[in-house]
Amino acid sequence: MTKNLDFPKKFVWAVATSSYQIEGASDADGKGLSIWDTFTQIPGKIKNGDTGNIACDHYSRWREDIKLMKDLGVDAYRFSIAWSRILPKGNCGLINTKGLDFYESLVDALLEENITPFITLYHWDLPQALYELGGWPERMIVDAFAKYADIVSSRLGDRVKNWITHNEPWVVSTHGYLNGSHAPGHSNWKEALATAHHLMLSHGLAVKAIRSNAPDAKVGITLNLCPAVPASNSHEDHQATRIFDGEFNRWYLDPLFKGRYPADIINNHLKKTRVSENDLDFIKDGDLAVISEPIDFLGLNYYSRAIIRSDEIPDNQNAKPVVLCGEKTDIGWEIHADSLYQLLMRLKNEYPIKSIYITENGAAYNIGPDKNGNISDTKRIHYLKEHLSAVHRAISDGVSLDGYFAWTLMDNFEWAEGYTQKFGLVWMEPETLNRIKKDSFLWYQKTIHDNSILL
Ligand code: GCO
Repeated sequence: MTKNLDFPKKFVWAVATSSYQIEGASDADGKGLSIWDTFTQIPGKIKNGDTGNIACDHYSRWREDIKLMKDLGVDAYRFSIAWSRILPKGNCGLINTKGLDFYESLVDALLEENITPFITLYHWDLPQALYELGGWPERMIVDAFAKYADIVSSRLGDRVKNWITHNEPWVVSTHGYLNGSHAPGHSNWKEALATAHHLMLSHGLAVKAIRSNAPDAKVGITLNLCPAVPASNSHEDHQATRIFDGEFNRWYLDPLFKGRYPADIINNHLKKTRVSENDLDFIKDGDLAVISEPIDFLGLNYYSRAIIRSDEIPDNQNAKPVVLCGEKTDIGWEIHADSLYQLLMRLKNEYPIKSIYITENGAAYNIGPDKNGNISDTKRIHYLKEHLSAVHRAISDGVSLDGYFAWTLMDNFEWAEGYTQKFGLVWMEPETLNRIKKDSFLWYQKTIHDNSILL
């Protein structure tokens, strides 16, 4: 039996992208280098030696991409600003007006088509010049980011009413400064923790800067949250799950919405001698008040859950796992839509959040055109359908969730995976960069048009 799930009348249907992943034009019109421009030059860091130098060439083809979005029927578009297009040297001595002009044209053209812009200020492409001054582990970065937020919002704040300060501080800290798989490729606990703190502190200052330029704007931050479940009922697996949740989720949610860091996680870092008490001196009096500046919405990126097994005891002494990993997408992430529902309910019950947008959700399926040129990505349609059902259920159960941004409009540069993992609703033809709509594009188009999914 089929059934329709109707969404609220004002529900925002949207897509998301980010600057380094799509723009290309890495040195056009006065842009400075970012840490991703330099990281991708290091042999062995990115699959196939791929770079974002050209990416989807969105910098030249943005009009075509707006047409695609118009055709898709989205209400909103989330994109990020490349900081080093605006401030090539990182500091405010040199503002590259051509960079601001580019984003202004994009914003104006979106508004012309009735597509609401959601700007992300930082989606990982730190100006190389600021990295050379110490980057995120150093406190000077906090003011640098606030100034950048001020410059962009003073130029665009009259038209852009939705702002996201940071995208996924956990990834910036963990992949950038702990496991080193992302730019700038460091591995150091103290740096990772200082990075996370400075990201959050700079978020608080940026919220104020944006509001002073655009008092009627809605301002938020995007976190990637990952629900965790213990693999077995053992005490050790439960403990490990609590720690995982603390490091991944509460480390960001608690400062933002409760004005404090989770004490159990600080104690765990100290116990494991990852850092000493003195190392944590980057947390200054008053910082948490800045970080917990009230925000208008939380952006949530959700892809998968984690099943946690303790490494404190040998596996054969631990209880037998009872939770097993289900089907995975091509990037190897488990598909688990119910965890999205559980996560949304938890956010509603545990944190005072005014409004939530799913600012990213999607799946990597690498299927390309068949001999007739059609791209039948039915597995992506299934993934989106399941996750939108979870969203619908959460809304029915009282979560104030105002919109959904599919990740992503078109196949693009997937960080350390290069171009091997394809999350797009639109296929990017490798040589020509021609855009070809996948079946999931047509499915999403109908969903948006009907404001409803058919199960
Ligand atoms: C992230 C980023 C995106 C990714 C997407 C798929 O969540 O990692 O915001 O830039 O491309 O999530 O991995």
